[in-house]
Amino acid sequence: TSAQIGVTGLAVMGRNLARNFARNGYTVALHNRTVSKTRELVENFGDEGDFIAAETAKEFVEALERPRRLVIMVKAGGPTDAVIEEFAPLLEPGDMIIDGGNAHFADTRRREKALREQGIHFVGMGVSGGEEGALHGPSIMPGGPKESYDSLGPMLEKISAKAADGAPCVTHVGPDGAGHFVKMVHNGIEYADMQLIGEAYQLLRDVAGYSPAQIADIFRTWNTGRLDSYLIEITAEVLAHVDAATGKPFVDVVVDQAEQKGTGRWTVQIALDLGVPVSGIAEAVFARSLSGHADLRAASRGLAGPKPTALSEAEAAAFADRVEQALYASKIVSYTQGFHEIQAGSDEYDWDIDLGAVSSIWRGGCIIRAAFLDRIRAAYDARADLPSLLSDETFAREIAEAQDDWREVIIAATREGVAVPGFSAALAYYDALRAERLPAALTQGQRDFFGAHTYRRVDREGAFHTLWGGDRSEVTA
Ligand code: NBP
Repeated sequence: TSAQIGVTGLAVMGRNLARNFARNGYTVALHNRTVSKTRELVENFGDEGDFIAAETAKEFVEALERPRRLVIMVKAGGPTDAVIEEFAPLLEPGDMIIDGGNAHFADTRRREKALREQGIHFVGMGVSGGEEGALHGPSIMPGGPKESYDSLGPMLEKISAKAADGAPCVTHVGPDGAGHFVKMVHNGIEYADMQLIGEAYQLLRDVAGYSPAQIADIFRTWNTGRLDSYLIEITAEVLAHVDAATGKPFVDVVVDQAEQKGTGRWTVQIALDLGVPVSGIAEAVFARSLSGHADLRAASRGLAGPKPTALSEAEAAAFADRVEQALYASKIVSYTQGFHEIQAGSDEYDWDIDLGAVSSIWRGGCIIRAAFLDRIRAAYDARADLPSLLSDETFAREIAEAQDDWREVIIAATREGVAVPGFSAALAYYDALRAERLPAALTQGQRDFFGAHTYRRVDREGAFHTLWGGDRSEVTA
């Protein structure tokens, strides 16, 4: 017998993905650099389906039916290149290598190009949902050549998460690095969502005066409404959790320094290159970095802040409702920014990404799965060439209804000295976009003054320069 798919790299993600394929009826070839992991998988889970354990690369490749489908699930970066170098020489034209790791899309583009020259189909595949998702159904974002999806797609559709309407959470995102690019932005949006939730929590705690347990209840209530999402759900779980050792709220015994693995940072770096304002995601990345500067924070702790005001019970409850509005409005903005980045990447690299399809495959399996994504899907269904999510009538109306509360929350945060970089950045983006005139005109004047960089006029075509050092007359540049 031969295997329809092989997985090399059997740490948590690879192991669970292999089990997911096997549980769905596929024969799965297994390989890992350290052979003991392969044996462990077969010993512990061998009865879940058909596995073929291979000890060497050659055995692994020979176990696969042709054309071969080989999934790599190893640490991104050097290890992925090492594994490709090991297997590529053993493969034949028409075979497929699928990289399910969190690769940088630029690496995926490079690898796809090199392997294409050998006739090997290289599919950079974003996988979201953590280890549970890998086992029970992740959201899957494959890129690579379209024809690879003809044979791989049906298998991925089987193992993927299903949205509430039953649609599989996988689609061919686009050529070469498109899948990993979209996975990267997914993670950036995840950072922003988490930051906004964190700010809501801090406001409910410091301004409204609620305890973590009370805030858990508030999040549970929010989770029955338009904020219904995996992240809100687990937030309530984390906040309700009590530390067994001390009896304190769990959130109070955890060191408040957030770590990051890099995909959020990449999202911002690439956005800078593409010239896309993803201020919400950037603030989320910066907030994590700031939290990690323990010495700087210790040195700043004595700095002056405002005197806190106490809210009555009724005021606190009203404030909590306003925070929900602020969170929702800010969330619309951060998705607007993330989708803008995907559109810009798609334009830059000719990927022709269907934004509606992307929102659709994020509805299940992944970390940012949420009822909200159905609304984004509906927005793109109504108008595929929507210039921005904010141009969608429903979102525009919801923000219009939320904006007074959104502003009030940011005013309260400012008055009470609670940092809300995510909420504020989202509102600043919103206000700047809808502004009739921006101070960018002044910026252009300054640039022309000190660097003769020229400017355009509102009333005439062409580029102009004012002779600032002379008689200040205007010349055509
Ligand atoms: P890790 O990212 O921890 O990678 C461990 C695997 O890489 C092991 O199988 C290890 O083999 C193998 N490996 C390394 Br390290 N260097 C190698 C080399 N030079 N040659 C061959 N194999 C090598 O595993 P993971 O957490 O399961 O994640 C796998 C991929 O999935 C990563 O790219 C990750 O970013 C991505 N991802 C993870 C999650 C998540 O929630 N964890 C979610 C989505 C995507 P060994 O056993 O011999 O050391």
